Amino acid sequence: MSYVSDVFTRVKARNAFEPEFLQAVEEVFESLVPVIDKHPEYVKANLLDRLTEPERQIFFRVPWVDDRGEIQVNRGFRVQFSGAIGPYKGGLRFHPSVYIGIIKFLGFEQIFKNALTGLPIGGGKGGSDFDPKGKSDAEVMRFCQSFMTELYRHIGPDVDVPAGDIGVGGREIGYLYGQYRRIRGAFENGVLTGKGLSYGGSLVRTEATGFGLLYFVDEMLRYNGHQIKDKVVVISGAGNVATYACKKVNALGGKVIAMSDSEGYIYDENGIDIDLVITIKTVNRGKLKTYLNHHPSAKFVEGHRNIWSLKCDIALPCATQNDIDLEEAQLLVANGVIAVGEGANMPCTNEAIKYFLTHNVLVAPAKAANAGGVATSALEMSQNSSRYAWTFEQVDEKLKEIMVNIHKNAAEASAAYGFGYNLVAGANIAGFKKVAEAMMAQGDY
Ligand code: NDP
Ligand code: 2IT
Repeated sequence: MSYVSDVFTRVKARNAFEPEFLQAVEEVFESLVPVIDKHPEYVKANLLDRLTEPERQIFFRVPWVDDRGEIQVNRGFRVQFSGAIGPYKGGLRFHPSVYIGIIKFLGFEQIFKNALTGLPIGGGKGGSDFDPKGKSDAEVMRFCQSFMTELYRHIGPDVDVPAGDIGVGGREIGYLYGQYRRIRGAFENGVLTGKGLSYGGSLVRTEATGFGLLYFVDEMLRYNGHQIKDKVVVISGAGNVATYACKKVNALGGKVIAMSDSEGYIYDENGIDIDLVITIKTVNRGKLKTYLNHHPSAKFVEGHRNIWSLKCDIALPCATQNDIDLEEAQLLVANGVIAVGEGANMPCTNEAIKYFLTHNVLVAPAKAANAGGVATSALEMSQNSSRYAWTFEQVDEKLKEIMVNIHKNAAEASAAYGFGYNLVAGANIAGFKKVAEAMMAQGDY
C-alpha cells in the first residue's frame, strides 16, 4: 500500500466517529499523493501521521447561570493542531452541533489556510456546543466569562490566538477579552482577534472574510477570462461572511438574488437589500424571513439548502459545512453555474467538488478563498504588537494583495504537481509545503 493510503487507514481507525474530520483529511491527502512521491524525506519523517494528530486537545466544562438562576453546563474545546509556523490561530464556534469532530476538521483545515496567507500563524480551532440563539446578552456574557475562565491558561499572544466563527462575533470577543484581561491583570490584547476598534481591533477585520472571498473569486474569474460584473450570484448564509460577500459582489457590479439562514432562503429578483439583512440578522439577531415585511414582492422558501436549485452564474456557500452535496452540485451545473467560491469551511462535499471540477466549473476552495479573515486577524496581531493602528485603506490593500498572492501560489503549485489549473489541489499543496518545510527544519518528533 502507498504511504498516503496507509496513513489514511490509520487516521480512519483512530478517528472513526469523526466523519467531518475524515472528510477534510481525505481531501487534502488526495492532493498530496504527487508531493509525497517527489519527497521521500517527508515519508521518512512521517509527516502525515504527525500532521493528522493534533499537538494538543483541550476539553473543559463550562458551567454558567441562566437568567432563571438555573445552572447550565456546556462543553468547551480548543484544539491546538499545529504550531510549526506560528502561534496556534483560529476561531471559536458556538453552535449546538459542535463536537470534537467539527473542531478537528476546522483546526486541520486551518493549518493549511493559515500557511497560505504567508503570515506566521499555526493552526487551531475551538468552541462549544453552547447555542447563543434566544439567549440574553447577560447570559452570553456569563457563558463567555466561564468559557474564558478555563481557556485563559492555554492561550496567549505568542501561544494561541482565538477569534470568531459561527456564533462568535464582536459581542462574544468583547466579553471573552474582558474576562481574559481581568484574570491576567494585563492588557495583552494580541490574545484575541476580531476585537472592537476601541480596544485594539483592526479596521477591515469585520468585512475581511467576505471581501477577501470576492477578491479571490474576482482574481480566479479574471484569470479565466470572466468578470463579476453583471453576474447573477446566490449566497448561502446571512451571517458575517455572507453579508460582506454580498456587499462586495454589489461593489463589483454583480447581483445577489438570494441569501439564506438556517430556516430557508429569500429570493429577491431586484437584488438583495443587504443593509436590511444586516439589520435583521446582525443587529436584531432575528429571522431572515421577516425580510418579506419590508419587501413583499420577495419570496421566502423553507429549507436552506433549497437555495441551490436557483439558477445562477456564481454560487457562494457562506453558511456551514456540507451545504452542497452531489445532488445540489448537479442542480447548479444543470443551471449553468460557472464558478463556486467557498466562503464557509468545507461547504461542499468531496463528491460535489469533484463533480464541479469534472464539469469545468471554477472552484475557489475554502482554504484559499476564505483565508482573508484569518489573514486580517494576523494583521490585527501585528498592529497589537506594534501598538499602532493602520487605516482602512492600508489594511484593505494588504488583504487584496494577500488574496491575489494565494491565488497565484495555488495555481502554480497545482501546475507544478500535474493538476493543471485546479485550485483545490494547489491550495492543499502550497499550504502543506510551507508547513512541511518548517516541520522538517525543526525536527519536532
Ligand atoms: P455567522 O454565525 O455569522 O453566520 C452563520 C450563518 O449561516 C447564519 O446566517 C446561519 O443561520 C447560517 N446557517 C445556516 N445553516 C447553518 C447551520 N447548519 N449551522 C450554522 N449556521 C447555519 O458565521 P460566519 O459568517 O462567521 O461563518 C460562516 C462560515 O464561514 C462558517 O463555515 C465559518 O467557519 C466560515 N468562516 C468564517 C470566518 C470568519 O471570519 N467569521 C472566516 C473563515 C471562514 P442562522 O442565523 O439561522 O443560524
Ligand atoms: O475559519 C476561519 O478562518 C475563521 N473563523 C477565522 C479565524 C481567525 O483567527 O481569524
